[in-house]
Parts: sequence; structure tokens; C-alpha cells
Amino acid sequence: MDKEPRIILHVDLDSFFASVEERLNPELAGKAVVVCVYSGRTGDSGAVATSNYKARELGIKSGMPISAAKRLGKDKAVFIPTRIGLYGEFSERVMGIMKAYADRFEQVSIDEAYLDVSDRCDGFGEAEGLAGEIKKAILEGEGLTCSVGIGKNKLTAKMASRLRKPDGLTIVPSGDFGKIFHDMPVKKLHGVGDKAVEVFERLGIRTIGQLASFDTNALEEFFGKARGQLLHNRANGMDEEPVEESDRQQISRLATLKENTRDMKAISELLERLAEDVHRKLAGRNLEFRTISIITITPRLETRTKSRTLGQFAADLGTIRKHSIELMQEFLEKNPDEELRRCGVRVSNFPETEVPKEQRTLGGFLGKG
Ligand code: DCP
Ligand code: CA
Repeated sequence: MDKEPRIILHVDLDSFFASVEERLNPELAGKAVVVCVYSGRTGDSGAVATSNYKARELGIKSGMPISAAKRLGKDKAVFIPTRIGLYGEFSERVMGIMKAYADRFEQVSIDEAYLDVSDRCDGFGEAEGLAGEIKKAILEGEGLTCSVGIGKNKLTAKMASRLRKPDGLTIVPSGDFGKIFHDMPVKKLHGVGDKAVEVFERLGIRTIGQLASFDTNALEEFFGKARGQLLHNRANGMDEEPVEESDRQQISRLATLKENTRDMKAISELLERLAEDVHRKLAGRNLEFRTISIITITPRLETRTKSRTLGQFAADLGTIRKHSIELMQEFLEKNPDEELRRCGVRVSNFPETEVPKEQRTLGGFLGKG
């Protein structure tokens, strides 16, 4: 078999929050499980973060109001609150496992990553074997299943991983993108949001195949040259985006305190300086971020991070300062015996070409914890 130019894996954990809960609580085995973000206003106000596949059979889905989910799952499903900090810990360990199998590794969300394995695999057949090993390592190490897509670029791998879920492994051979995705609704094309779909509807484009063969000049007229071209390429399975190592996707600054301390005044002074440095770098690259984290390092050199993902993108110093100080206060309250030796501020989760709308809004509480 000829060597593929690039071999990309997309790995996505199955019903992530619900799977972690099931893994830790044997009583949930075999039941429909719904993980909820209770907003606290009234008993059932808030939204479903995710549900396991059994609960999805009842029609219960991410983003749904809890009250609606309870009507569907009455007496049949178990409703539990989110424990975000816990999912973050699982996520970090799973990402660590995956990373070891990649030449280049890019985490894209709490439970998804791209792995470029072009150097270590000779062809998609070998990549399939590697994907099997990754699935096994995550299952044995953390008790979680995932679905893997394999393709010649990130777009294809991402769309492949969604084809078979849960616990899937799907290869889209080079040249088969059109055949496989031709008849799917155009909104299933990764990177196409609600706004683009509205325009497509007016143009009579309903499927990915229709977009693929739509006149490029006309697309450029409606979407502008760059985006029109991009949409055309993506509908045809073309995507040159590299798998970006995560340091290109985050900006962070760390520094050492004058002495080991948990005095908020001394710590805030340092955080303010770090926030300014991070802001300067961010502005230099003209980027917006959605996730802000603090990094804490104790005198015993234990490193921990605490993150928060905002409901929308931000780029200003005030936001970085405010959230890093709040996160630090939370850290100190939760860890009354810890002193700090070093601390840091990090921003990440920069925009992709187009972030699907539901991820901008409903995912807004991810990482709070
Ligand atoms: N999430 C959330 N609110 C949303 C969507 C997702 O809180 N509207 C959280 C809960 C999910 C996690 O993010 O477990 C990962 O999101 P995914 O979209 O990957 O969904 P799941 O992993 O739950 O399910 P799937 O098996 O379809 O990947
Ligand atoms: Ca997932």
C-alpha cells in the first residue's frame, strides 16, 4: 500500500460525563443516566450536560432543559448533578494516555483530540491497529470507551468518528469522503454553523454533496472569497489544517512567589502581573480565548490547574484578571492547608474557523469547578 500523505485520528470519548459517573458508581450500571447542570433557581431549573446512550433512547439529549428531560425519563432514568472537577481529572489522564501514541497531538475539548500518526504508521491498516491499542489503553486505564475516526485530514477524521458511536472505530479511505458523506445534511459538515445553514437553505443546498458541487464563484459571492473557498473545500473533504501541538493553542505565564504563601494579597499582585503578560501576548497574536486557567505549584512541587470556560470569547485584560483572581480564591478556599510556591495564568480555547453555535453557548459552563 502506498504511504498515505497524512494519517489523522480523531478520538472522542463516549457520553463522557455520564461514563465517568457510571465508572465510579456501580449502582448506575445498566440504567439510563442523565448528568445535569442545576442552575439552582428552582429544583429542576438548568440543562442536561449529557446523557448516556440508554437515556438517549428515551430522547434525552445535551442542552435540553432538565424539566423536559424529567418528563421523558420519569421513573426510567437517574438524574445526577455534574462534578466538573472530576471530569477534568479523567480528561487529563486520558489525554496523557493518547498523547503517547501520537507524533503530534492536539486536544480540542475536554474529551476530544486529534492525533497525527503519519510518521509511525505505514498506511491506514496500521493506523487501525494503533487505534485499537489506544481504545484498549483508555478502557483498561480509565474504564472509559471512545470512538475513533481515521482519515487523511482532521475534517475527515472528525466526521468519521461520529459515524459509529459508542465504542466505534471508523476509517474513511482517501477518496471516499464524497461517497460516504454525500447525502448527509449540510449541517453535519464540521465547521458549518446555523448561520451558514440559513444561507444554504436560500441557495437550495441541503446536502454535503450539493454543497460540494455548488458553483464556487457563487459561494464566494455569498460568503466572501476566503470562506466561500473554505466551504467548497471542506464539502469536498479537503482540509490542510495541521494537528497543532497544544502550546500553540494556549498562552501561559508562570512565576515564583517571593516566599511560600497563601496570602491572597501577595498572590494577587503576582497574578496581576502574569495576567498583563498573558494579555500582551494574546493581543500580539490578535487572539480571543474562551478558557482561562490558573496553575498552582506547591512547595512540594505538586502542580494543579483550575479552569473556567466562558460563555463567549474574550480578549481583554479585565476578564483575565477577574477570573484568575476568582479561580485562585476558590483554590485557596478548597485547599485550606496549601501554600503556594509558584503560580501561573493561562488562556486557551481559541476560535476555530467557525465554532458551532451550540458549543459557544451550551458548553459555556465546561471547566468550571
Ligand atoms: N457538554 C455539556 N453541554 C453540552 C454539550 C456537552 O456540558 N451542550 C459536556 C458533557 C459531555 C462533554 O461535554 O459529556 C463532551 O461533549 P460531547 O459533545 O462529546 O458529548 P458526549 O461525550 O457526552 O457524547 P458523545 O458520545 O456523543 O460524544
Ligand atoms: Ca464525546
